[in-house]
Amino acid sequence: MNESTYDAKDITVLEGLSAVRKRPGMYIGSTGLRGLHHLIYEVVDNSIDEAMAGYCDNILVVLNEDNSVTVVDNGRGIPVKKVEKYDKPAVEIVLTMLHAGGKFGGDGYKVSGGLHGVGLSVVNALSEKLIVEVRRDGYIFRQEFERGKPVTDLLRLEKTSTHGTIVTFYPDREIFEEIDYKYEILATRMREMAFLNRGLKITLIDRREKPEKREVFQYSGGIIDFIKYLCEKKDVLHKQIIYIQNQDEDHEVEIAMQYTTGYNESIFSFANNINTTEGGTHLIGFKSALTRTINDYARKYNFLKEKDLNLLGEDIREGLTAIISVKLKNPQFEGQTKTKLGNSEIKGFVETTVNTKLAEFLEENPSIGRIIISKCLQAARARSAAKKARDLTRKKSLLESSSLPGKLADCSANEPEFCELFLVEGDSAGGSAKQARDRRFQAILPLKGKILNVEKARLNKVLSSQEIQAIISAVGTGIAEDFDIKNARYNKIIIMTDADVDGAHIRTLILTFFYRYMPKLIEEGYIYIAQPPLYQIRNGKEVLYAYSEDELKKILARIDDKKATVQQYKGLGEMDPEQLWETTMNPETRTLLKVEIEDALIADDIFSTLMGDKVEPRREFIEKNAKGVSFIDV
Ligand code: 0RA
Repeated sequence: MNESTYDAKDITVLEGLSAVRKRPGMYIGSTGLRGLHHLIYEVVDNSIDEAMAGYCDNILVVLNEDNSVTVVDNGRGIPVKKVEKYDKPAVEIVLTMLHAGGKFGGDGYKVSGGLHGVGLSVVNALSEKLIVEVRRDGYIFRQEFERGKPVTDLLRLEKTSTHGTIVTFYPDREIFEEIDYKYEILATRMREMAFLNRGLKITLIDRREKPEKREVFQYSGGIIDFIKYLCEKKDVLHKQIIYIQNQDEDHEVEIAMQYTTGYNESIFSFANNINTTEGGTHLIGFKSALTRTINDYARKYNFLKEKDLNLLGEDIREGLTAIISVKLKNPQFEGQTKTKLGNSEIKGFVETTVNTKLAEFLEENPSIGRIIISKCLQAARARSAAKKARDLTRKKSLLESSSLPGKLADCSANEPEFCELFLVEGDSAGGSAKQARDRRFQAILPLKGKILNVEKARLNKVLSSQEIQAIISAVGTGIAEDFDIKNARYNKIIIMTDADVDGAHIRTLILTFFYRYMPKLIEEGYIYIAQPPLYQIRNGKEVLYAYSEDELKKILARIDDKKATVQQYKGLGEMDPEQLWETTMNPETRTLLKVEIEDALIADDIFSTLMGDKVEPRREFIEKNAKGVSFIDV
């Protein structure tokens, strides 16, 4: 081999991966927790591709004690034969060349959307060290890399009759802010993958804990089991889960659904195992066919009294929990986060499938049909009542010169990008906050105790709640289909409640409201949680604040604690305005937690658990998570 051409080739390869190291966010979304988890998903996705192609049924994910991660599968193993064009084994190319992650003309479905499918090379580039072990063609092979560059050749080791791939990687501490995987988030993802790939066994092991934590995810019912899981904490209207399936050469669609007594729709769509949170053609096809089929059925059996009355899609989806999972050859992912399926042919495919098979199901299960129609009719009646209520409030606000709530102490600036709205628990804390604030850009809205639990109320009741009306008009965006983020009057909405159980409850109530009625505010990063201190420590003239037990211990260890006096704050009201400003409200000195929903599925589950009808799951959840609301990644 000619030395200089070898170098030239090598340089292009290295350039490729140095781009990844320079701008990791472009490839994995962020260098925070999400990006870190993304590395794991990326490797696991490759193993799942093998499972989708029918060659792998067992995947093991291990969080090792030394913060490395090992992913084991029993697939075909990454090919090891030399690729003539590059004069290197295929596995080395897969791990060192950007976008070399694709299958070389293999069959089955390939994941290739958005941040997914960026390939093992990206994981390699962002790892201090990566070791790949391939079992295939009768041998074990092994190669090591550092920051994307091979540091050994691909070595052929002992013989084996097994096949599969083992990847162990150490995320680069120069790239990632913190290396602290969150077991629950990973478990949720692995569970989801196991639901979406019926029969596939995924084991997650956390060796950072002693004794180690271990869970096996394997579901013989696939997405039927997924619905069972999602509805475990809800009251269902029919026992049997509706399941619809269809496939042709290039597509496969599976739908499972069940109605509950609730008022929200919880529809989750996936394309090639990717949670399409922005929806897309498969979801549109499902919704339109569902609306049509249910209306046809209702009309056929005379449930619709007036001849031309139609149930609307929203009536039909009230209380519905559904999973739509499609698998297709060349998925097109679009949208801001590349989680919107664009393939137009899938819309018709899903539509036809639902039209035919759901109609069949209803014919065969008339008692379930009756239950569903009755739920939809109730929803339709409530909707028209809500519309009347809303029209009234709209008129009222047009008539009133200012529609801002009386309790709002607004700020003087008009530019939302500078303005902050504090939602404060109770009138007395509200009073202190009003004195403490910088009135130029900080507005205060005191809320009376527990606001309405929107999880247990329909829209008309939600809208008649005074506290909620006050939040809606202060925020300015409108809600649900009227929502427009451009009308937001503040770019930061800060929930400020006491650091006790009641405060946590009120915070959850407010968050539930935002999540169900103004989810964009959360997605766009407008919602924050204030962090009032738990303790004040006086050490002579020095005044210190501790925001956690840990911090208190550290402070007391540092100072001479015989002279120190510690005051525990039970509520915001115990602080004087100066202290409140200094510790919690002053942008220079405060800490705010931004509310982010890691996964809509987790959020939906948690809000149904915390705020729904069933008491037992709620008690269990609170016992398990007594130390804070861990599902919301802040
Ligand atoms: C390229 C081609 C083939 C399989 C794989 C890559 C592969 C990659 C990973 C990553 C983790 N586990 C994996 N398993 C397989 C197809 C190989 C063939 O045609 O035999």
